[in-house]
Amino acid sequence: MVFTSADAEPHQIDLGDGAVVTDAFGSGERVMVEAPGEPATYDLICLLHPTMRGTVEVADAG
Ligand SMILES: [Cu+2]
Repeated sequence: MVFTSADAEPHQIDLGDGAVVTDAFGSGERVMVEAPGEPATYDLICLLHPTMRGTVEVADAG
């Protein structure tokens, strides 16, 4: 999966429980990481901005 910083700030994404932690990536940059293997909805937090939260849904590849 790919994350892109669409604002002026760097971000660093953590899906919790060691599932996915990206390197920090700056404005306009993209970072590609392997999605967790377990289908689930993961809580997303930005380690650089702890108030930035969201979810990522990993579907079963079938
Ligand atoms: Cu951030």
